[in-house]
Amino acid sequence: FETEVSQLRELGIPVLWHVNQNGKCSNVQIFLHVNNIFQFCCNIETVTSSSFIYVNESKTWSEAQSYCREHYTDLASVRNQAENDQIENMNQNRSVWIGLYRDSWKWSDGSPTSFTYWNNNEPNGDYACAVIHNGRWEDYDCDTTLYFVCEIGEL
Ligand SMILES: [Ca+2]
Repeated sequence: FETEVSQLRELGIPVLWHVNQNGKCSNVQIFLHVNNIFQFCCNIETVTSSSFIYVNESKTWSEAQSYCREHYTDLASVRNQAENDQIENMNQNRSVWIGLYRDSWKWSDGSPTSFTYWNNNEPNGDYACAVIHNGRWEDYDCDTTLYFVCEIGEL
């Protein structure tokens, strides 16, 4: 499998490597070809079993991070399309904070950033925090108060 990935990369084909919550990819279970990007998922049960909680209280990104760390695990990390869809289905077309911040862009809980889902022309500001809006990511002023999504359970 690693050979296939390196062959694709040598051909200049972008490859997203979805890893499980431990940052390890042991057995490949799904192969997708979406938007001309080859996407590999592994340990899919682990990936999709991570759960999120939607918090409908307006807070700045830092306040939201503190809240999530105090009550749950951390602000949400989005590791793959399934998790992105899960959050999008919760947030009713609002912009909501996720755990992504820079510099450079990284997850609040230290997860790898192999999966990204920026909206067209984003990130486009000097902003250091990220929201999900209509299923896509956008950079956003960290001091804005927004609803947010926390991650539940172990990292
Ligand atoms: Ca932006």
